[in-house]
Amino acid sequence: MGLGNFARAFLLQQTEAALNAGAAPHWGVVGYSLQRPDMRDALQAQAGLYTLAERDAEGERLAVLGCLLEAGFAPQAQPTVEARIAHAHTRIVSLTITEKGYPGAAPQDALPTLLRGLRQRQTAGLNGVTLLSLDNLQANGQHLRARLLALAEDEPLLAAWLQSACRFPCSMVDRIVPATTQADRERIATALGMHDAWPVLAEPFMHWVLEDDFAAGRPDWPGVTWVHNLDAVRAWEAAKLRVVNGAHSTLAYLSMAAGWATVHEAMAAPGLQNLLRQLLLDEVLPGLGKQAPPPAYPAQVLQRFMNPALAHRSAQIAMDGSQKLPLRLLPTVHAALQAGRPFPAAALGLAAWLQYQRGANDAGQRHEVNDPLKPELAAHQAAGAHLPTPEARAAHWCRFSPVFGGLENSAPLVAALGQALRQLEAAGAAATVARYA
Ligand code: CS2
Repeated sequence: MGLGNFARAFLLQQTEAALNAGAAPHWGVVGYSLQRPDMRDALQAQAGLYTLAERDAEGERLAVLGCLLEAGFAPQAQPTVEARIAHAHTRIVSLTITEKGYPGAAPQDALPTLLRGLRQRQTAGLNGVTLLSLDNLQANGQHLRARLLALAEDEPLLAAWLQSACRFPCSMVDRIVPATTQADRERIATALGMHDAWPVLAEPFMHWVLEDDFAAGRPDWPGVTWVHNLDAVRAWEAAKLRVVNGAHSTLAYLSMAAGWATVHEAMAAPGLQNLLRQLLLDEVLPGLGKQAPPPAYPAQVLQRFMNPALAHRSAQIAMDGSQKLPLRLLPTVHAALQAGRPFPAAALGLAAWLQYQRGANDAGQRHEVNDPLKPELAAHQAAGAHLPTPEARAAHWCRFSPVFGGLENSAPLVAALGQALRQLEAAGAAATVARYA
């Protein structure tokens, strides 16, 4: 469920690799997009085939993938999606539905559909399946399980079946997969000698840590680091979310203010790399404690951000901050507050997110505020607009509970955020970042 670029560059790429290695002869993928009828149209017209383009400074390597057997658009194919979930041959239902797919409120919400399919399975007396969340959430499998059990709270038989017959492994997923542009389509068509309506671009790197707990078997995906203990996955999830995504979001909001359109462009701005290094080494890693990744991890992550061939847009990463920041930056802030450590770089990332709510950059150019809580954010912004100082505005934002919940009365947070906001308002993002040069 969810057939965006990430699923196609990650789960499907790995399934294809397993098929090619002869390690998964009886597997294939049925994919339903939740948001994009145009994805269905593109993929159906080419029988599910599509191109994966791995790009870096050395060039572009193309592969045409064939493991997608059926592609559809879930909102217009509810009975089919449910029947696929309830099909006797289905063994895994994976989800790549982004952070905002889980709260259960969005109109395209996948979870009620998923539950209807699972209910059909259970009433038909079929075996359980593995529900595999591949989204950037902490304890994603457990989170998915809790959401489904909450939806099934009035159905004790179904809930009992979910708990006994199904499995919800946790996973850490990591691969940078930018949106496809028209220029990408044209370049790839020329290289392939045929038109692909929706190729996928990705960095060569991929990292997948997965709990080996499946209800009905699984392909032998070659890129997976299999783990048998939940703590090991959780440690990788925490490290990845706070290092890769924490740095990404900090970079993205500062870029939205400074006018740096892509990650690559931001990485060339004076001071930005030092700022991210300080964020990771002085603020994020100490907060991870026993969950710390190998020492080379932060440098490797920054190296990936330097990839000149991806054009990963700051605006894409800046989307949905209300859903992302509580997982990416707030855990670092919590840990720093608890230990009494300063966290100026994380505060700068958060302050830049506050500035993103202006809907304009430092030069006054407008941008869309892209967030499922957009109305709530706009109302909160308006309610604090009259406050005279950055410190007062920071204190006001600390009462925005979806992001800062539990920290509304933290004087050190208000002070750090106020100071960061003051710097950004006085000097602009580019000059503030340049001080780290
Ligand atoms: C990015 C992620 O869009 C975003 O918010 O931070 O999609 C990032 O590229 C991946 O999580 C990398 O694994």
